[in-house]
Amino acid sequence: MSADLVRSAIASIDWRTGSLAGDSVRETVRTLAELKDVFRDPTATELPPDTVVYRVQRLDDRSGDEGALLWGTTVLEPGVVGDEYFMTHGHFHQKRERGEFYATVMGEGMLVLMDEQRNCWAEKMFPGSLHYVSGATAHRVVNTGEIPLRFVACWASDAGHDYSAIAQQGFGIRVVRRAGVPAVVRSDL
Ligand code: PAN
Ligand code: ZN
Repeated sequence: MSADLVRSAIASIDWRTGSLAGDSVRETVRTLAELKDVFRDPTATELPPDTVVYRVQRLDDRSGDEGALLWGTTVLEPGVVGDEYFMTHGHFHQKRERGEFYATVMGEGMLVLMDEQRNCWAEKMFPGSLHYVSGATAHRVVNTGEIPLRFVACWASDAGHDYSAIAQQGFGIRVVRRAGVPAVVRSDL
């Protein structure tokens, strides 16, 4: 076969874990120190500040190209700060009309969603759960289980990430551990 006619896949995915491998894979790591503002009481932990809360692997070589798609895998560790489970920062997309799919590979959690009017709801994440995040909906993932929560995501490469609204006002709901089980409560309670 001619090398011109057959090319390599962009990367490979291990479907048991969601892990990506290949030259175009980039990884970012988020530690407790970077996330302290997402927790209601960031002092309610004795974990060291460099504790890894989550890692994101991304294929980002086409970032920003209109119409192109991105793929990412997030591994969110289990843990709590006070009564709150480990969670991602959460964000809107800069282009509010750009949606995203999430699919859970392993673990248990909650996908916390909020529209621009601050209407909030949560969807349970479990192995095989498939979620569509429509445009203009902020999204955050919370690990309510005992093992790393692994999920894959696919989104428009020109969506962009807008963290500022969430950094300033947070989500209208939180997922907390009550008597050992997850409960979804309003943030002002
Ligand atoms: C995901 C998220 C990833 C990490 O790939 O970026 O899970 O969450 P934060 O970006 O909120 O820290 C995604 O939603 N991309 O659009
Ligand atoms: Zn997103």
